[in-house]
Amino acid sequence: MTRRLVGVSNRTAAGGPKAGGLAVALWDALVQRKGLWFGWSGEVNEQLRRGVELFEEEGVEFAVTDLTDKEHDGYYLGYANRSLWPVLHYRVDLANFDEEEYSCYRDVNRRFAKLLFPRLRDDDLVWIHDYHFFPMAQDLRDLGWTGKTGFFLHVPFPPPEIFKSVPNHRALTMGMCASDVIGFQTVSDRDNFAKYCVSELKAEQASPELLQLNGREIRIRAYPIGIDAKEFERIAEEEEARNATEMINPFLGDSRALILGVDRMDYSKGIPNRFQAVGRLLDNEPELHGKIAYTQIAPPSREKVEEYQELREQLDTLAGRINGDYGDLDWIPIRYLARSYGREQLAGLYRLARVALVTPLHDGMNLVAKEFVAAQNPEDPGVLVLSQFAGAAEQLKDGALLVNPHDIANMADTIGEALSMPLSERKRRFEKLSASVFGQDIAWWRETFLADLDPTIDAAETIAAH
Ligand code: ADQ
Repeated sequence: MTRRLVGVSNRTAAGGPKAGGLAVALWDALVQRKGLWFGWSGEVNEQLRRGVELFEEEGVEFAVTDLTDKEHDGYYLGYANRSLWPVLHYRVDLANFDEEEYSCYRDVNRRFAKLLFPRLRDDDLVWIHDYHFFPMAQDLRDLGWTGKTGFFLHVPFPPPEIFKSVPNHRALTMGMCASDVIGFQTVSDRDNFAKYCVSELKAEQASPELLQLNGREIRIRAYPIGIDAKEFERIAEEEEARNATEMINPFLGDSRALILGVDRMDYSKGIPNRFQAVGRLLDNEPELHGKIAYTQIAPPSREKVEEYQELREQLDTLAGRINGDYGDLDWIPIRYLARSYGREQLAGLYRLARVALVTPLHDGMNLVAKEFVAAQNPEDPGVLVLSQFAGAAEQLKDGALLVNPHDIANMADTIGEALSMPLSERKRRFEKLSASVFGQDIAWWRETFLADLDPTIDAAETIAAH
């Protein structure tokens, strides 16, 4: 009998689009298994109005709870976004550690565990997602939960020297280690975690994928997250995708190559470095003036956090300066759009782009890189310029042009190389990229993880049936 899957994530896909990596992956798995999705409702109240709200969508049960104002500030905006996010992205300099926010984060994890525990059945598979819930597996164990529990980290796990700067780091990692399987995006994240556990928690590492701690075995492994590649390939040719390309065509004319960036507006994504590299390219190669059109789509996120407001100002200034210096009456070098677009529209733009710039300073995976690949026309594919610090680089290094986002001069040269790459090489590289993106897609990611959590699952069979 198929065991029920219980997904735990800060945001659920209740009532909204089932789009984006985590939402697609969990939704499909929960539909198949008639599972339960537990998390934050997205609502914030002065006081808790209710414990948990239960409802069902297409056979999937949802159990969600609101956050109080205090919890939203302390657990979410505070500890998750201003302490953990920067450290996990190697930015200790931006991290703010506040004892009260930490205690709020702990309380929310305990409160969520208390709400979830009575709803669990003995043979459920519990799958906890991301840094919002580092201690949750231990909180469930403390309440008496003994069933199978997995944890997946969507963002990087930095080297121990960096993670140790978090004041309560041991409590967080001990919490993770109450899981049976811990998944990371890359081998390098997994190795950082293993090194940390050996040095700080005195765990034994029996093999690269097995830790032993306090008499328990914990499987640690890299499961690079994928996308629904076939679906993305399909929507890139839909009418809405074509509408987006028609909208941008007058701006491109017959002779301008589209260079595209698509990111949440976040300092980890390296957008200012990218603007500078495009500026440097225009400085180096005057013959490109009027011949390229760089469009950066970056909807603001986490606007209540100061560092994000500063980033916004920095981007406004940089784009203004580059356009002022190089633009002309009939040409704007950088179009910077601080808003979000539908998946179909994005897919159309990816397909039209000659070059995609995916150059984060650090990123767990980066799904935009994979979406770009899936949306290409195999007969005339674009070129992916990819940061060596995106998790995706482990899989896509042979087909993409890898860059160090801190090396502006090299990035400028690489964008130039991408723009002039002959079709034969573009095709050769695209074949490598698409083999990875279509081969290790979202179903592969989910089933590989779940098969490690529950050995009675045959991953190959489930992927084939999907
Ligand atoms: P994110 O940091 O959110 O996710 P990413 O992997 O790039 O980053 O996914 C972003 C998603 O949002 C993509 O599906 C993209 O299409 C969409 N998106 C981005 N900009 C958009 C826009 N302007 N309009 C509409 N949609 C937009 C975290 C980690 C990543 C990891 C994922 C999944 O930080 O490293 O890849 O989780 O594990």
